[in-house]
This record gives sequence, C-alpha cells and structure tokens, in this order.
Amino acid sequence: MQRLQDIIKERVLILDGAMGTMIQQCGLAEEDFRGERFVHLPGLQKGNNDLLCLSRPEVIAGIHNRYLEAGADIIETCSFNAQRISMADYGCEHLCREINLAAATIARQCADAVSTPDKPRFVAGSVGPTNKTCSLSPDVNDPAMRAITYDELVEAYDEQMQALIEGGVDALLIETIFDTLNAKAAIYAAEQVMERMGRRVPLMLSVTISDAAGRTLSGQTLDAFLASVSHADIFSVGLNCSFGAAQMKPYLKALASRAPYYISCYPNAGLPNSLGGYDQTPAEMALQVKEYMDEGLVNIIGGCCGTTDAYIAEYAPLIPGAKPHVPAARPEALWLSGLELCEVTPERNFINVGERCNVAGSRKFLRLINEKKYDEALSIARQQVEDGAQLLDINIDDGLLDTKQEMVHFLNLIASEPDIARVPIMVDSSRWEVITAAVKCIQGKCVVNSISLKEGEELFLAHAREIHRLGAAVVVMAFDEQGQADTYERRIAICERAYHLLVDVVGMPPQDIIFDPNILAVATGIEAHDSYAIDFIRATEWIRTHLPGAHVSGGVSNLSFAFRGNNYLREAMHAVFLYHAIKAGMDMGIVNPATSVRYDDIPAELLTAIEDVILNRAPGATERLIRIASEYSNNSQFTIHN
Ligand code: THG
Repeated sequence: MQRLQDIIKERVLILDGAMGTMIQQCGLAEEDFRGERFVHLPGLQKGNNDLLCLSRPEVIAGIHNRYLEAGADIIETCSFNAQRISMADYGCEHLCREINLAAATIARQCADAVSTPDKPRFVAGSVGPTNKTCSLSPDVNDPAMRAITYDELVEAYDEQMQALIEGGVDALLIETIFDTLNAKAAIYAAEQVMERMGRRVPLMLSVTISDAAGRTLSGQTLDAFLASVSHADIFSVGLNCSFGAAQMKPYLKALASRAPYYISCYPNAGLPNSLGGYDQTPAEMALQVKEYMDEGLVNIIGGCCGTTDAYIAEYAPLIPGAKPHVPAARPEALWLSGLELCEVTPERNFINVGERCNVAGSRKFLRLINEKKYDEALSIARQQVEDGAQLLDINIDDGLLDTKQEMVHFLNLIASEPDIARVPIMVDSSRWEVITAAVKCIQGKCVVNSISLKEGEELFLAHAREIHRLGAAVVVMAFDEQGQADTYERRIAICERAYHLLVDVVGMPPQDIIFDPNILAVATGIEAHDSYAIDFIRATEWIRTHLPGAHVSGGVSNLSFAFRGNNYLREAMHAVFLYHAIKAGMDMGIVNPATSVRYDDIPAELLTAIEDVILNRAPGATERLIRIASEYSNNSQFTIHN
C-alpha cells in the first residue's frame, strides 16, 4: 500500500468534511450520547461527540463511510476534544484513552474496508487545541494568570496521541490551532510519544485565523507561527475553520508561499449567517476550492464547519485537473518570533538584542523586580522595543530572588502586552530549570542564552536536545571544561567542537546556533586583556567562514566595564567595536538600544584612541585612551538614557 508521503507528491488529496455537522444531522438525543454504558455519567453528555466512539460507534462509522463514499482520501478520527483538559467539562477524563483507541480503530476499519491500490485511504488522528489557552490569561485583572501550563498540556496530549497511534492512525492532525504555545506542547507530546513507541507518523498542523488581520487568537501572524514550529518535523501545515474558502484565500496564499511543507486547507461552508449556520452550497464552495487548485495552492483539501459529504463529493471531479502545490524551499535564515516574525538572514545584517531587562545589568530593573513594580519593569521592555530592540534579553538571575517564579511571571506579563510581545525573547539564565520554565511559557520562537561545554559534553548534549525539542534557538558561549576561552585559538576550537556536536549529534539546524565567543573588558590595565576585542572579532570572522549557517552574538556592554560612569565613552567604544565586528560577520548583539553614538560622529582623535585599543594595534593604547577619556566624559552632544 502506498504511503501518504508518496501519494501526496502525485495528486491533491481530499480530506473529509466536518464531523460535528454530520453528527448534528443525525438528531441524537441525550440517551444516544450515553448509550447503555454511560447512563450514570453526571451532567449533560449531549454534544460530547467523541463519547459516541464508545456509546454509538456505528454512528461514527456511518459518517466515515459517507465521507469515504464521497471520495475522501483522508478521514479524521472523532477525537477532537478527547483529552483530559476538555473532557473535564463532561466528567469524562477517565475515558480519554479508551475514546481515542476506539476513534482510531473505527476510522481505521472504515478506511481499510474501501482502500484499493489505486485509491488508498488514510486516517488522521484529530487533536484539537483543548478548551484552555496556554499563553493568554482568562482573567483581565490578572494578566500573568494562566488556566493551563505547558506541562499539563503535554501530559494530556501524550495520553491522547499514544492511544491514537496504537489504534492505527496514519498521521496526527493538530488542528484548529488558536494558541501556538498549545500547538508547541502538542508537537512536543507527539515527538515524545513517537520516540517512546518507536513508531513515527506524519505530523499535520492546521491553524485557525481569528481576525481580518490574519492573526491567531493569541495574536501571532502566520509568519510568526511558522517560526514557532520550525524546529519540528512537519508534514503539512494549513488553515481550517474561521472563514469560508473565499475569505481564507489571501492567507492561504501567504502561507503556501513561505511554508516548507505540504499545504492543507479545510474552510467552513462560507461565513456564518445570523443564526450561526452556513449557507454556501456545495457547488459554490467547490468553485472557490477549484481556484485554490488552479493556482497550485494546496495538497490537501477538505471542509470544516457546515460541510457534509455533499460538499466533499463536489471535490472529486476537480482532482484530475489539479496540480499539487510544490512546498517552498527550507529557509536558510534563522526564523525567530514573538507575535511577529524576526528573520536573521545568512547575509550580514545586524539584530539588536535589548540588554536592559537584566537584574545584573541594570540596577533600576533589579530594584523594580525586587519591589514587584512590574508595570515599570514592563515599561523598560517597552522602551527598548521603541528604541529599536528587535529581541529582548531577559535575565532575572539573582541570589535573593525566586528566579524561576519571577521569570515566568515577567514573561507572562510581557505576553499580554502586544507592543512588547511583538519581538522574540532571549531567555538569559545560567540555571537550567529557569531556562526550561521560561521557554515553556513563550509561544514565539525564542533564544536560550546560554549553554556551554563548561560541564562537559554529556550535559551539553542533553541540554541542547531539550532546547531543540522545545523549539528554541540557542546561544553557545565559548566555554569548555577548562573554563572561558580568552584567546583566539581557544575561542574557535571550542566553537568548532560545539558546532559539530550540535549539528552532527543533536541534529540541530545550523541556523539555530548562535555563538558567543566572549566579549570581555578591554583597557583594564592588564596586558593580557589587550587582545580581547580583536580576538573576538577575528574569531567571529573564522566562525562565519568555517561554521556555515551559524550566527555570532555577544554582550557588547561588557567591553567597556573599565569605563563605568563615563557613558559617552562607553557608547563610543561599543559603536567602534560593532563597526568592526559586524564587518567580520557578527550578526546579533546584546546592546543598549537607546545608544545615540554613531561611529561616524566620533571625533577623530577619540576614534583613533578607541580603535588603537579595540584593534590592539599600538603600544600604550590603553594609557592614551584613559588619558583622554575624561575629556569626553558624558559628551553633552549626546544623551544616554538607560
Ligand atoms: N553574552 C551573553 N549574554 C550576556 C552577556 C554576554 N548577558 C548579560 C551580559 N553579558 C549582557 N548584558 C549587559 C547588560 C548591561 C550591562 C552589561 C551587559 C551594563 N550595565 C551597566 C553596568 O554594569 O555598568 C549598569 C548600568 C545600570 O545599572 O543601569 O554595562 O556577554 N550571551
């Protein structure tokens, strides 16, 4: 029998239509949902469609059969709500495993009964979003509150997915995605289950757009969504629900032009009328679907709310003339996201990471977190975005704080501020449990800052694997078992070793790796420090030439610690350093985005003195810079606001 992976290259596949609409047409009563077995379940069971897999399996099989007769290549199991979180509404948590096993078994039998070598039929395990959202607060007065955690979602999805796979599904369809964090938890669970069972099935994703701006309920654009799931091994991505085919088309087009996967679409039967029903006829819907096919937008086409087998039957005659969509090329760029996409291209662009939300790097931020003045702490984040930060570094590592709890709280607050949450997060912590807790409350594709070989290969690999599974990119500091690299040779040797471990052993895409070859303070008066800046710059050049795809970043303000108190001079040193480091290939940097000192504006005498220090090109450079530093102390031309 041909597999889904082979046949999809040949033709557009038909997915079935709505399960709910068909069940409604059956006119079932409370007693039907309960059957004999569930007479004693509390509450109302009418509407608990997935329970019918146990109480009225012949009704579900009948619906599958009608879709198969109408020409569906893929049918979906009746299991959309069959995880513990949603089933709690019906007091049916204990039945989840059984429902999913039955849902898969029923669909499997129906599909197998009519499969032929020419038209094999497939079963997709339906996995809904649950009734809770992981990145939004249910309480307007408590924006940091969450009704569900990532770990709870993973556990619930794990149970559902294992049963679906045991029951024989050919694919898992994570659908009606309205919150990408829920979807990421589902993907994590799917990977965990498939690894445990030693059996892989294709992962299909389908997003629901919530508004005319083309965003999800949790505020992400489709591009940002694609970045968030780019770590996963995905078979298809698409859109379902929310709109009819006509309204969905522009979004489908945008998705298809960018996503490196097969494309699916199953719209509603037009827009809902005033009674919440759907008026579009099967023939009208088919006409719009034909446009998708004529334009090569889709590989899988079905129906959502309001559709029945009569709609699906209209698709079959369109298939012979339809050309399947050809997926876009895999991106070479690093795709990060908040609510919006942030693309770090292989070309030499520079991405600013705002440094100010760091309790070790800003006395003000430390005080605000300490005093729980979160509104003001948030305004530091907001100011940085306004000042041009394209990413926000967040660091709450402090011995006196409950770091993990404060990190989660602050990130949850950020998530409810669209003007901040627009940009991706860089989770800056040296504590592993803080890093994982943080990543589990971020719906975008974030960066973990950082891991290193400090504690050996085994821990490095374990952490890297988990970061990759969680869907984050990673900063790798040039540290090894011997300590921090402070020469050119050690910097490049450690980065090369880490690169091969990450790419060859972990299987991380090179563009997800950001090396930090250590920006250390220069002009400290200690001779051994004189080559720190130039060695970083040379190491950057080597990394960008020899470790293809990887990026280079660093904490720029470290460079000028010797001149604390002289902000103008510090900012001038940063500008000069970045001028040379960016030319060498540094493409990200943790900086104060409010800086107003530009390389071209630095007075010639000062520029020479700074360049002598940074490029380590003249004996006595440090002494000369120190001598003239006070003349340029807080140069009144410039306002530095921290
Ligand atoms: N690499 C990576 N991550 C990092 C660093 C790095 N994270 C932290 C740090 N280094 C980068 N961030 C900062 C933030 C602030 C300052 C320096 C680096 C800074 N702050 C002022 C000071 O200490 O003088 C404080 C001023 C104030 O209190 O307002 O300089 O290298 N991967």
